Amino acid sequence: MQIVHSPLHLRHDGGMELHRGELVPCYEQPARADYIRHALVEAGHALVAPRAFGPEALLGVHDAGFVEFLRTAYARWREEGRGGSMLPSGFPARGLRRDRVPTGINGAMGYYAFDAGTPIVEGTWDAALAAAQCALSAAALVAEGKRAAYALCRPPGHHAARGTYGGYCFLNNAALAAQHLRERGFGRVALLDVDYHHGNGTQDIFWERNDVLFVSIHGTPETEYPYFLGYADERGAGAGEGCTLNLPLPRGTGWDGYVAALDTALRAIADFGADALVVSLGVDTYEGDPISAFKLGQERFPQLGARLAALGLPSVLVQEGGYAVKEIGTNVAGVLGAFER
Ligand code: Q9C
Ligand code: ZN
Repeated sequence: MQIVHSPLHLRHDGGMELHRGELVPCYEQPARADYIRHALVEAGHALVAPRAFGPEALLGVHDAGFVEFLRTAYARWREEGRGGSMLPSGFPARGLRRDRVPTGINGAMGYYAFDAGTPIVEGTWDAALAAAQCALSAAALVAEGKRAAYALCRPPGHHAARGTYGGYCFLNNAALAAQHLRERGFGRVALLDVDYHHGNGTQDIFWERNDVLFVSIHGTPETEYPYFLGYADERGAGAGEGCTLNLPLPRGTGWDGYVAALDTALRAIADFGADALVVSLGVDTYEGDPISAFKLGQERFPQLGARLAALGLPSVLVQEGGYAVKEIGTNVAGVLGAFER
């Protein structure tokens, strides 16, 4: 399988995140992508560089003001004499105004972010744009006739909505891939999110659309990040009613519970009559993941890959989470190897 990847991911190295009351080293580290790349090259997959999609390619999925904020945020921070990494600490929650973007960088950051765990550093924009280009390029390969392609994206994307960032995500790589496929002639696209965390950003982007089916299997928001979206009663609105399917599962879910939800998801995608598939491929469902609580053993990732391939659809696989850094390469290679066989 073609692996689209850019070394520019190294430009995003967030340093510290606020996690359960403590500033801790970011779980979303540059080494993640290096372990994945190494395992995939070892397994014989071909690495290709992304194409040069410009910032205008992002506007099918993101608001222009939000993209401009991300592009210029660190320079504005610098202008105030600051360095290091940017983390917000105040947000427009209920009772506060959301109809204006503060002119100062601290307020603007709280306006566009939804958590204090997603630092912006000097190279974040370059890395996030490169990751988006990887996803768009993988979609272009599939639009040109390849059966499947994998975008080794870092930073990940599925928590990023039209106009907000968080959960280590800035631009929604998988949503960009799905939108690209739509613009290149695939009438109905299914987006299956198997990351441990609910893909709130992707759900937001396609909420009112009936041309993209969003299906997500994730830890229940009752106890798991992102907490405020991902319940089973969220089913889409307007034209998109019935085109969102959430399958939340409790902490501690193992393969039996997981595969029942996966079969439900795959049946929904087949019933939708999808012409193409995008997979938000997080491997933080692994039992050894430090911030997640499903119990999938390493041998389950090839089983997942085989089931995804059995849909028989042109497919774009997009890397999302996975924080057991030493095992992440094996887990991703397990999915892709079985997908190809
Ligand atoms: N203080 C992905 O797997 N952790 N993102 C809590 C809030 C957030 C995971 C941060 C976990 C996000 C792509
Ligand atoms: Zn995740």
